[in-house]
Amino acid sequence: SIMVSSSSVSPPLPSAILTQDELKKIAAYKAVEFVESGMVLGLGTGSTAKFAVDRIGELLRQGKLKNIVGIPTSKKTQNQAISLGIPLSDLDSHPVLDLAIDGADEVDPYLNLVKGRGGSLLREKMVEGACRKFVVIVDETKLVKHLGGSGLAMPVEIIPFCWKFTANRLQRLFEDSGCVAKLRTCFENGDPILTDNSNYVVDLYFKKDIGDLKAASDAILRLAGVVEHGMFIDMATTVIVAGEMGITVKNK
Ligand code: ABF
Repeated sequence: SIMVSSSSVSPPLPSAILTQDELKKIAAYKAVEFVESGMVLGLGTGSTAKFAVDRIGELLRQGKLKNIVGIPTSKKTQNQAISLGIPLSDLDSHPVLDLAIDGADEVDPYLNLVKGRGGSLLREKMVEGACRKFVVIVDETKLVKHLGGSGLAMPVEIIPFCWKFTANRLQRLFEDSGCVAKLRTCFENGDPILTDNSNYVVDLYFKKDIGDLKAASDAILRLAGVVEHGMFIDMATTVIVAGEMGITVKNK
């Protein structure tokens, strides 16, 4: 991947301790400053992106933005956008987008991401892969040295058919990294969680660094039961990080 070329830090945010939600909102509002009237916009999913979508809706209502077309990355965001009156379309009608704004679960120093702990990685990857600019918004807790090294989930969307077979093959693929593959299930009744595309999600947990990300990505995608994974390599063009020390804007 390409090294991050520039990075700017703005002055510290107002001193009172900010909650994680406040930091998410600060990053989201900063990203919406990149939005201009007439843009076709990828609308992200998750608690951080939700602030950005709300803000876009507010600016439209105030007449400060006009002629926005939104392409939602999940059914949830689609419903949010509809409730805000944001005009929507899809990738069939708009195969190239001007800008997408979305959150992430992990961001490495090269601006590679882990996404999908919220479950919508496939549509996100399709929409965000079709954008001229992809702005990622996170609070500082999402910054990591190596993707998948935080002991948290690396999500993989798989087809339901013989999911154990696919989960086992995923686990074996990374056995040198101490991988454990777990089907994502509903907390209340233990049923598999279905994605917007009616697929399952297997979460991969690693004990050791998975090494070359591109090689890991290729190996996962070669398995026939896999639909997509949550590593977003070389896709983000900007990452906005909100932390106690201020907002950092990292550009590719
Ligand atoms: C979605 O939102 C997912 O890809 C990612 O898992 C998640 C981040 O959510 P949050 O902003 O709530 O941490 O984009």
